[in-house]
Amino acid sequence: MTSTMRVSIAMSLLLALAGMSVGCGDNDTTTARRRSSSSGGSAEVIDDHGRCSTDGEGLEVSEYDTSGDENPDVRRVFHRIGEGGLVRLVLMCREADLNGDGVKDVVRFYNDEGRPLREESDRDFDGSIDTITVFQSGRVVRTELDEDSDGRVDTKIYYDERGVTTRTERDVAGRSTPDTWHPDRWEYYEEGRVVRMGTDIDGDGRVDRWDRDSNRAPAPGGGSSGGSGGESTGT
Ligand SMILES: [Ca+2]
Ligand SMILES: [Ca+2]
Ligand SMILES: [Ca+2]
Ligand SMILES: [Ca+2]
Repeated sequence: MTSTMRVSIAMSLLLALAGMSVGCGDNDTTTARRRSSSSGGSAEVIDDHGRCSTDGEGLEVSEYDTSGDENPDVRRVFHRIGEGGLVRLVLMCREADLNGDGVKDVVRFYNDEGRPLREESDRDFDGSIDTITVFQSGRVVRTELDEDSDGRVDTKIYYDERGVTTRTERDVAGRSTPDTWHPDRWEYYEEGRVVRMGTDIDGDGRVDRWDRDSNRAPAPGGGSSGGSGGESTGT
């Protein structure tokens, strides 16, 4: 099922980012903010499409190279909290260039406690965000995808506390705007499989047609109609 692939791709991105932080936590080289060099005059500022906010009171920015090409590919922004000997740094934002082209491809934002809130990534490296991961209490609750690469989210996938897909919402007709999510297809899952699908044909936000997994809920008197779904788990 393609949604499973999408989930695994999203997860591998998460793991890649997590791995980077582990590999480099011991020797961060804190550098001057790149953007601040523009106020100094001659230094050329390279736009790496970074989305971490680096300007602000009490922020510390560290950049480091994890790929060995001596170009920093990971940036972390911390909020300095407290004074004197009680100062601690809380991670607010981390972003990384995964393919070494100098453009940041994934950014993750954290709350005041340093727990992840949201991650945005460009997993096909075309310069446009196509995967957004939303966290609650440290776990992934939703993934939002731009599958047709038009710059707008068209699919949202919801997960339960085990990380298993429970529902997807899709905007097949493209009625959504950047401010308004307007899905027209809802897919409901059980044990990782779609068992029920609702479609809003006329775009009024209400389902006009329901399709059900006939293997899971056979029609009265009807035989197996074959088709979708391979595994049968009995009656
Ligand atoms: Ca990149
Ligand atoms: Ca993209
Ligand atoms: Ca789209
Ligand atoms: Ca409708």
